[in-house]
Amino acid sequence: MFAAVDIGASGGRVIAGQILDGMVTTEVVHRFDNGPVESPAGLRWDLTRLYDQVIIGLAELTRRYPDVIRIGIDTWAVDYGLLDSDGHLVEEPHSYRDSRTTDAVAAVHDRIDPAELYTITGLQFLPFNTIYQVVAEQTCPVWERVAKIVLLPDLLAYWLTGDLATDVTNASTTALMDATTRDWSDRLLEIAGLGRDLLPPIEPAGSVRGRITEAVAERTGLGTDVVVTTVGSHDTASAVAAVPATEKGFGYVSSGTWSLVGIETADPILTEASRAANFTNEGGVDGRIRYLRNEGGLWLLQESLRHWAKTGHDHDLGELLEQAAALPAGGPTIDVGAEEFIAPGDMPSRIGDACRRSGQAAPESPAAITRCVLDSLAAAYARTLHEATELSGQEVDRLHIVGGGSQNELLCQLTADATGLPVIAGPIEATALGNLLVQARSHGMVSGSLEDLRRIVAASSSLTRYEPVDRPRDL
Ligand code: ADP
Ligand code: LRH
Repeated sequence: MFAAVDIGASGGRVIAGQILDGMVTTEVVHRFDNGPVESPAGLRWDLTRLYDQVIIGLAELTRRYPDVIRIGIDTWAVDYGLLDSDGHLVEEPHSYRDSRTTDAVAAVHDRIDPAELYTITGLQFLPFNTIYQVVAEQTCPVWERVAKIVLLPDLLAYWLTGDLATDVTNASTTALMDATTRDWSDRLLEIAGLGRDLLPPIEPAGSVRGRITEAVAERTGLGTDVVVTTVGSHDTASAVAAVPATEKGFGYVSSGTWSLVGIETADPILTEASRAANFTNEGGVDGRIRYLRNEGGLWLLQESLRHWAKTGHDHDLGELLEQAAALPAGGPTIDVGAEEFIAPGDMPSRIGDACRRSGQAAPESPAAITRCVLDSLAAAYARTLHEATELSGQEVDRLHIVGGGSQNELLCQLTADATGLPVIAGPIEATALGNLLVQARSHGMVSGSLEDLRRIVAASSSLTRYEPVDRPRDL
């Protein structure tokens, strides 16, 4: 039995997975909420609580399946914890939604032209890329105590095992890694004012990170020989590894808090055109490149629901989606990737303001706001996929949507209509499947290339196909 710990920005789960007759079966044994926490010290993640939830999940998993052999951990990208020289967490990690990096972005771009930065990292500009966060961090008093900068899945792995390392997929989101050599870039470390010793070594997915500690074995009931395996620790990398594509020529959307929309390539595309289109070349499992754009995601809806609930109007997601589906097409759309939607807050008002600024009528009812978000996401998916094919020269004839958003039938149908392509929705838990299959391969229970792993996912999952009903729109 393998354990996948998969923590997204909106929720985490501990999942049991096993391989039987060439199929992978999974069971979610523990779920918990997640979200950025407002504090006087800015927006933070309560990582200590998340770790406790991981322990609770592993204990429940062991109770149900005493034969656990490996654990893999993935979380969202970019964010990190700071350790002092005794290995203690200096403070709860900042959330990438904290708007503390404005000055740091300018400072980094003074030291290196963004165009040159792109030729090294191949990374989409997002104001919260790790490089900007660590430069912002250096103005804080805690910086004096920092001995290690540890990406979040690695911090959880460190607490489970005492071993520190990281993997290419998540390191590639920091803007401190060279996309061509796949190692920390000395030039960028210097620009960010970091010694190499502050960052753990990068190891390939499939490596054994370390054995769990005696204390963890005691708290969870796991055997002391259980190892944490390095997986695609960036959640999107694990999700893309488990896109259930059986043939080449597919596009994908990893749809959750964010929408990661793109294709897989063999090599990074570091051209000026690619930078101008703000495409990213993130490291994938098995040396692949995730050529994609982060397009904003269901966060806009999650945060709207949170705002309505806070103001005394609880809405059920399922009901809202039904009402939104009954509304006519052709309503207002917004740029879901705009910076104004990053910070938490009154999302319905921000959506309305964005519509008015672009000369459109603002959606008023919760159903109309929901429809506006989904129409906008579908349009963004179509535009991004089209640009990915133009910039890469690769063609796609179908689009896979994986993750929590694959359950949203309206979004899937709108996406099929906007792209003019069949959409194949599922699996919901693609991230955990990618995590589990990399562990299983490392343990010798499955073998082969990423394509072979994807065929296992396809054979093991129930998928839904949406055909475009409208003619494709002009892009
Ligand atoms: P993350 O990993 O970023 O936390 P998930 O992949 O778990 O995100 O996806 C979360 C999103 O999935 C939610 O914001 C919600 O919009 C969507 N979702 C979850 N359950 C359903 C459902 N039953 N129907 C439609 N959408 C859903
Ligand atoms: C999705 C994700 C995405 C990143 C963002 C910070 O969970 O990892 O790939 O851009 O969070």
